This record gives sequence, structure tokens and C-alpha cells, in this order.
Amino acid sequence: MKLRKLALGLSISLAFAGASLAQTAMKISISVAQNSHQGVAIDTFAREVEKRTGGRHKVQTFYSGALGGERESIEAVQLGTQELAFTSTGPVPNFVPEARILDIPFLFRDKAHARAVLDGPIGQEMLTQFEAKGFKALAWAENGVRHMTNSKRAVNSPEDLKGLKMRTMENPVHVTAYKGLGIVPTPMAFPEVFTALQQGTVDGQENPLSVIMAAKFDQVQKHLSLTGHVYSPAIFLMNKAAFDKLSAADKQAFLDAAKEAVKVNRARVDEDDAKGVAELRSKGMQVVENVDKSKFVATLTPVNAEFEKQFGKANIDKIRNYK
Ligand code: EAX
Repeated sequence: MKLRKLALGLSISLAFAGASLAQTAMKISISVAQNSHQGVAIDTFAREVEKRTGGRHKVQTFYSGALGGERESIEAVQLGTQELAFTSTGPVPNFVPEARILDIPFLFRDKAHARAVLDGPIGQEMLTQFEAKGFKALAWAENGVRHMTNSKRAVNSPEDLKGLKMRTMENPVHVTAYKGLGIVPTPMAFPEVFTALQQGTVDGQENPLSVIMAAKFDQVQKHLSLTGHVYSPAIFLMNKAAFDKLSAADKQAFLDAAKEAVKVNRARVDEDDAKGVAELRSKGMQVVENVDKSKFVATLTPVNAEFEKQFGKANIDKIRNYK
């Protein structure tokens, strides 16, 4: 017993000695809880960075918007006050407008299509466009397919959305599209959403099942509709100067760590999608599973024409038709 305690004490002090040898820990943050598809992503990333750099680099993880919302985290990474962030693409277009195209509603057929585009030449080329804005984009990851929740009524078709006040991300594409669906959009940072729903400042919000569960929105929302209206990418962002300072081997280690994290992140999204409806029902939500998406697509026709003008129809078609 005594020996084991001694051994334990020794290994703890060794661990601390190791930590002091490491360079100061970098920070990475997410806006949702640790027990989530994003939590497993940054936890895996932190572990892999440490392992792959022989403990020379440590990454400290922050959850639930402890360092601010996603827009603030991207700003901090751009400024270099925070080295890393894992964020949905929600606020990204405010920094890298080229990324706007990814958040167009009904752009992707399904997750497999989206993952193929992001991992293929279109997505990889877009990652390089972050560099001019002071970021090293390490990898695309996943937030998930977004669905709508609200406290007022079951949503079966776009008519049911008329006049619903919904929190949206701070994303110009979402705001435009949701207006086109008849929603009254209220852009808001994620850490404020639970309270806004609870107090009735807004009637609803939209997010992937992974986020709805992690944020416990079932406690403040009665209705869920599987609208699947937007595929929501996520991204690992690093301050470019911090990345450039790394040795070539460590650069590769960070990129590989992000890749490993993406695998775990996507697997968790799939798991959440598979069990989400049953779990949210068991918590009391009323779920409309079979939503006629063609009605939503039809309602968005004028909005889509606008997007085609703004982003180029050829660019949108390139993504739509990617195999
Ligand atoms: O990244 O702001 C949002 O609705 C995001 O989907 C959420 O914070 C997860």
C-alpha cells in the first residue's frame, strides 16, 4: 500500500517535471460541452499533439464557451491571444468570406457527400484561403446536419415557420436563407442560446442532434423537426504565426493530430445521429421525422438564385455535383 502510494507520488511529480519541460500550453476552445462530438475532437487533438511531439507541445482544452463564443474564439486565434480554436463555420464567413458557400441550405445530399467535398480538392483548396487572414486551417471537421427546434408548434412544412422567431448563427448565408423560409432570424452567439430559449426571447433555434443533446435543449424546447436544412462543417483553426514557428516535424504532428481528431469527431456525429431521435423523445421532445424537404427547397428557390449570383452558379454546381 505504502509502496503504491510512493510510486503514485513519484509518477505525479515526474508528470509535473515533464510539464515544466514542455513549452507553455497552447489553448483550444469549443462553445459546446465536453461530452459532445466537439469535445471528443479537441480531447483527441490535445492527446495526439502531446503524443506526436513527445510532450514538447501541450494543448489545454476549454469547453462550453469558457473562453467566449465561436466568433470570439476565431478573433482570438487571428490575433494570436489564443493559439487554437475548434468552431463550426457559423461565424467563419465574417473572417474568410470564401467559406460562405459551404453553409448554403440543401447544398449537400448527405454527410458522406459533404465529407467527400471537404476532404477532396475543393475543401483542401479552401483551407489554404485561410492563410491570407492569419490562420492555419489544420482540417475540416464536422458539426453535423442541422434540424429545427421550437417551443410553439410542430414544423412539417415551411408554412409552419412563418413568424417563428429563431436564433441563428452569426452567418449571413443562414440569416438570408431563414428569412426566405419565413423565419424571423435573431443572430446570437451560442453560449447565450439556452437562456434565450428558456426566457422566450426566441421561440426556437436550429442545430445538429449532437448539439441539441449536448446543450440539453430538450429542457427548453418541445418540438424537433428533422429538416436537415444545412450541413454544418467545423474546422480546426490555428494562429498562422504560431504554426509557422513549429519545426517541420511538429507541423506534421499537428496536422496528423487534427486528422485523428476528425475521425473521432465524425464517428461521434454518426453515433449521435443514430440515437438522437430516441434519446430526445425519451426526454419529452415531440419529433417530426418525415419532413418533406422538397417543399423547403422549393420555398428557397429565390434565395438560391441570389446565392448563385453572389457565389457563382458554377462554383455551387461544382460542389453539388461532386462525386
Ligand atoms: O458549434 O452556434 C451554433 O449553433 C453551433 O452550431 C454550435 O455552437 C456548435
